[in-house]
Amino acid sequence: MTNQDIAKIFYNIAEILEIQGENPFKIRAYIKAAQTVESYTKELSEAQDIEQLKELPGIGEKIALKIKELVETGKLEMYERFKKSEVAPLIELLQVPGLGPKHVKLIYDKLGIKTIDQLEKAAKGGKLRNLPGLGEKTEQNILKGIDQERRHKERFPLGVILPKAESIVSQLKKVKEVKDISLGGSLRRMKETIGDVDILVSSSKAKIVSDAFVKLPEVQNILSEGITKSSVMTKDDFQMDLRVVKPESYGAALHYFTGSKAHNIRIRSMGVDRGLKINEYGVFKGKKSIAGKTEQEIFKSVGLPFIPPEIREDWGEIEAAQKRKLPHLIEQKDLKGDLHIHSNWTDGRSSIEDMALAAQKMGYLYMALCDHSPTIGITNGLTPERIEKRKKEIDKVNKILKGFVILNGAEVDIRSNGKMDFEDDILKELDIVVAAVHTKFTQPKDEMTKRIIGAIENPYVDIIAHPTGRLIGRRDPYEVDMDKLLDAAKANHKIMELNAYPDRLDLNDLHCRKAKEKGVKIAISTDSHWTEHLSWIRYGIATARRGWLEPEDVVNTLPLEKLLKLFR
Ligand code: DGT
Ligand code: CA
Ligand code: CA
Repeated sequence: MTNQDIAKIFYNIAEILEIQGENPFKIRAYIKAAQTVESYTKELSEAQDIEQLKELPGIGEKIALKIKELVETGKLEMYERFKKSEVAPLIELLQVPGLGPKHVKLIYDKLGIKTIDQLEKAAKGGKLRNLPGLGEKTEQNILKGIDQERRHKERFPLGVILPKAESIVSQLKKVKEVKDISLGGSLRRMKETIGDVDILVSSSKAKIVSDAFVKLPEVQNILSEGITKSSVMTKDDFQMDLRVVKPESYGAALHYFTGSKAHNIRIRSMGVDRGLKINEYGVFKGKKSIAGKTEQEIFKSVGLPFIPPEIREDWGEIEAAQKRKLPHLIEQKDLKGDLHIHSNWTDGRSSIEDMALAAQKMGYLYMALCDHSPTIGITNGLTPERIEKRKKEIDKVNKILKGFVILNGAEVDIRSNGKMDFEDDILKELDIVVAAVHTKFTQPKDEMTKRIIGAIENPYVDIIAHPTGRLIGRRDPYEVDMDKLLDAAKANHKIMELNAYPDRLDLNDLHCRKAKEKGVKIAISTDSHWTEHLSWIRYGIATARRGWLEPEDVVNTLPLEKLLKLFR
């Protein structure tokens, strides 16, 4: 029973409770518990006792007992009962974006609809529009939602797959016949979504490695099994491909299976121009192998320096490599702080001090505390009085900390008319203002563009957070003219955020690249709501690298004094 398994059960319980019209506080409790469990870095199955579990934010006595039951028995009595309830099958319908529990229940009660296919048929037949409170527009939105849901289901978010794949790699590393091992494919290139997981091993005993692979506890069923090539489906429903090659071919195979396909085709044709044959076994001149052990050798055979995996997309990296103009891609160690951090002053789960200590542990010199402004409906949004009070707390913690500074900031909502959720006289007093859209995602493109430019033009706004509002696999970006946003940011010396929260990665890789070309600076920030989230910065760094960003493109590589000069 992994943390993910436990979280999934809690999410399901919350959804069933929602359809049953249960008390929102009870529902929130399960969602919070699920969020805590899924982002906790240690496996709960290894926790010693309940008292330990209760120390986690959002986990009380009752939930702790449920976790214990799950870990010890692999089951939860209450959930087993729930799964048999009449409304349990309706969870599937809740996956359709824009379709809430009330409507799901209504559609079921009136039309007996239980599956997405039935829902689609009913919507296409105009059968939903006459239900109370639905109408033709909702019917259209449901159809759009079904389409979104189907598109998103095909690929997995990087943040979901990477930790699972890494855990598998570390298990295989323990097999003594494994010499080298690496992730390949889109996962090694750190694409934001992953089709399947590719793992490459070098060994002179391929069969033993393949056997160990198909017997991993994560495997649900074996799709194909051979000595050097196997595929499995995991219990989490994603596919994993393993290739085992001889050590002398490892570099060639790693290059081939890292891709992208488009990049591979270019490299291979450069080989052809030089009379070389390049494939997953090596580089050949006639029958003679002239390279293959390392990736460096492969690139060298076509006159190129090493190209980092994240930019192997045939998006110009080969031309840049030919001219010896590859970017010096940013690395996590270049970062000096995190500019978007929440605390328990609004919807975060850790105290200011705990957040600061954890950020300092990451090796940072500063962090910007950006709790929420009031209107987005988060309980306890910052009021002017609470900003005053919080400032005193920040000052207090700043006095205790050595070599680390907390900036007094806020994540301020951009209202639908482009005005900020705080008056200028409040914004003026803050060290840093991060502005973000959290409501009315369906505004037409030109309105949304104007709305965000309104924030960019506010003299007290410093950073635009998660500029497209998408949630990977769940919500498409809102419609906005990115070119216009970037031009406005450039003209007003404003910074765009690359939000590293694994659900967001917003700006995305191509947006980052465009921002860099236009000379717009980026802040890579985690949007952490708990100390455990700070490590998610790796997904931001990965996306930045895919966007060709170098340390000088990213403002939080700057020491504090230089950073502060950028703000007003
Ligand atoms: P994914 O799984 O859809 O997220 O994307 P990838 O890039 O991981 O693609 P996948 O798993 O189909 O194949 C892994 C790598 O193998 C791919 O990045 C490049 C290489 N590869 C696969 N098929 C071909 C091919 O037909 N030609 C060439 N040159 N390389 C290929
Ligand atoms: Ca793949
Ligand atoms: Ca594959």
